[in-house]
Amino acid sequence: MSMNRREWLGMTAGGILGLGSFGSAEGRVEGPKSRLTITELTITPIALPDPPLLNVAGCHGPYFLRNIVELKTDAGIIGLGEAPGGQSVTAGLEKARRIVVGQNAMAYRRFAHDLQSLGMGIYAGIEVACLDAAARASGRRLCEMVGGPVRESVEFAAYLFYRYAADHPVILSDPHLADARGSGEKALDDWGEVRTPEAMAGEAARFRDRWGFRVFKLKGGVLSPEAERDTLFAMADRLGSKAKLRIDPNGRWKTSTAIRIGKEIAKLPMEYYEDPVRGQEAMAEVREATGLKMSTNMCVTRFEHLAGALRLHPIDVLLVDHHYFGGFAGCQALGPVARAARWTLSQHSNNHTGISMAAMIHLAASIPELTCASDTHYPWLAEGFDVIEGNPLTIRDGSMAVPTGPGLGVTLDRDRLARAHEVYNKTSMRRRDDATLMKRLEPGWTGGLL
Ligand code: GKR
Ligand code: MG
Repeated sequence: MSMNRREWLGMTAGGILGLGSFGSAEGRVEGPKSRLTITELTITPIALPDPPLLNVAGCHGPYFLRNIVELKTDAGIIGLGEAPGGQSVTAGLEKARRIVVGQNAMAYRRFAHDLQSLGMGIYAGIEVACLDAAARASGRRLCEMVGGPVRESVEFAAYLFYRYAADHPVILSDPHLADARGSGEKALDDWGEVRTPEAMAGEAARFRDRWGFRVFKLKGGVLSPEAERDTLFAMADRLGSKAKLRIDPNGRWKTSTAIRIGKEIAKLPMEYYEDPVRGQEAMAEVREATGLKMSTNMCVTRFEHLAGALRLHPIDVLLVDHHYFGGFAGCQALGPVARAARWTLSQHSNNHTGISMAAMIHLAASIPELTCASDTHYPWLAEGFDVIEGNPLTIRDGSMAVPTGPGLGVTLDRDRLARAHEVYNKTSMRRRDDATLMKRLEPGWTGGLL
């Protein structure tokens, strides 16, 4: 059943969440009666096709895994959430059932710690489902339940990966493959191989032309540092001086390499330098030596890392991610921290469906300090595979509008969900393992420091 926001508001006004009277005939002030009791938690592990994108850990396998969360309530409202993929997360979500069933979805902070002890990804999937259910019950958009919107449109960056062609013979002979993709017309996509500076400049231009991105993040730590430097110069040439550039070698570079390359790319319109090296001390050293703005989703990923970061000054921009940083509540708490530390915020991304896409938009719409364009893998999601109903969420001029419907503003496409679950059952993939495929593509590859 899909309803627009107006219909929901009509249905819920004084209805599902009708509040108790605050000034009854007897003058007695009653508390709110509303409760949204969780009656069932359904977990659906899924596998969606993933192109052979390269990174420091190797090459993306033929699928990316996610867990789709449906939280049923006594009001008949279902809240949707998305957690990271893999068997261990599925098992954790199954364990979460005994924690959440019978609880009030609106009071999810009461059981937050119990869920977090099972894993942050598990908490995130269920927290979003609770927020979605609560927002749907009140006929409001999710961001409106958590203090937003602070903006109606959220900017994203083009997330550019070196990659192999989708029909590379090694990919097509991957033992995990469980669908009918092939070569030529039957290939998963037509991006081709991108492993040179010129080919990456072409990929960047295609992202700009198709989605209007203004910010471009190069996933580094793949080719030699010099080739990646040349790639940034080729991108700057092709995209013009207004395009903002980022590079993220995921800590694969030695400090000396990061300083040398950093000084060269400082001539380009770099927005920031993301995790060229590992650890807060090394990041601080590179920041000091290059004068570049630095960002991370590696050396500050938990609240425990904040003390060191405030002391050592390794970054200017923190990439938050509700899937691991304590959900919406955790990410929102980082806003004032960022303000005090003079950081700005952006968002980290791993492969995800339209459910997490919508969640990321609502999150950005509820954090004033989240002013840098966010990362998203969404453009890499193969056409026709998203599990949300209708067309994928739209990226226009590099930005995405906050969905207008109640809750997250997206609903499940049951057929596509069933197909993605069937593929999960067919493939033997149960966790992400980029290294194995990479060693088959490039025998001798080790992923060591450069
Ligand atoms: O999806 O290959 C990828 C990315 O490299 C991802 O695994 C990283 O977590 O996006 C990430 C990042 O910014 O480091
Ligand atoms: Mg990163």
